[in-house]
Amino acid sequence: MQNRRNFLSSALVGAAAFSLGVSGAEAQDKKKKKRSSGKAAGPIVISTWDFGRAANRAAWDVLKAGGRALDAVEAGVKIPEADPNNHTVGYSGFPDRDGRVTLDACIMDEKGNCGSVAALEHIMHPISVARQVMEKTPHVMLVGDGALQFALAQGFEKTNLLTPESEKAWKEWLKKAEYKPVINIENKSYDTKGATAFNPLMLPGNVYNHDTIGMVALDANGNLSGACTTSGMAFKMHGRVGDSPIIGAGLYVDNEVGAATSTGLGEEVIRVVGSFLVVELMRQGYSPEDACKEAVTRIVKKNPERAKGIQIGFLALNKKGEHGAYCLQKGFNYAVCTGDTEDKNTLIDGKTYFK
Ligand code: SD4
Repeated sequence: MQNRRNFLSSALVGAAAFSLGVSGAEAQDKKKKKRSSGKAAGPIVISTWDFGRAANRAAWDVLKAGGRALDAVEAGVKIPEADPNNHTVGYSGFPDRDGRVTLDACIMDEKGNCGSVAALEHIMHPISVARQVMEKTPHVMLVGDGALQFALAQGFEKTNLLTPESEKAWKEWLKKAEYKPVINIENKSYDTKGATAFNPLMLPGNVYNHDTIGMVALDANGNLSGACTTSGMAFKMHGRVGDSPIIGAGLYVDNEVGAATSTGLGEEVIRVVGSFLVVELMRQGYSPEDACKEAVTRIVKKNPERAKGIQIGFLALNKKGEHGAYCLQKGFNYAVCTGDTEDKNTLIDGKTYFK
């Protein structure tokens, strides 16, 4: 029951609000927002997997110079996009089952602007094309030939993205051509149980079975942005698109609350609109890690059996610069960078649903 003191104080808030022309509830809400919009704890950049560290470094260079989070995430993810040793993002990504390298990417800024490309071929930096979609068209997403046409018109160069190493891996896969693509199963027991028909990790010279760089950053002005880019599932059906270029699934940014991105089997992330879900949970007061955990848990609840044989990881950053991650299986890690030195660009293991 409301006591007299509470009644009086809420009456006073109400009266003050009334005089300002807003309701008591709105006034309280504004007060809350004011409290949480104090100086943000940036800059900070976080990204998926061990190769996120090199990407963070490039993003950090932008952030430490006072640059925008948007410029930082674009510069950051361009590192793995151009890396010939990374077979899951950009140049030298594993091709689809027809031998074509098709790339997916999206980017989102602090104002809610976003751009995306899917099934884009022949372009080294799909993230920059996604940014151009955001800035130079009235659209959010361009796909396939249309995306390529747009990129070429913007001056991007046509490049052969299929390197000899990736071609060799594809030819190896063709020998059986079993279509059971499973990504990111770092837990080797799944390999031996046959859940993966083909594991690129087992190919000589291949060190990664990690797909996708997802990166989110908070800049010195307290603004958030994010980017996500991938060659997607190795040896997928031509035209298959995962979560990574889909705003709300592979990436979401809300400058009032936080930002999130994902890695793993995209179909499952799309089904729960994963990154949007994580951000909305943070809005409700969940910590970044708890928000990621809840999103992973929802995926398991939908299909517990399927969840055992796949990997999904979410990572999130809130407006205060707090970060966290959660994944299904062991083996997922993310890189956190808050400074120039090695000890300020560290890898953190994601907590896991399956122990
Ligand atoms: C996809 N989510 O295409 C991407 C792949 C990935 O870690 O992130 N793997 O479904």
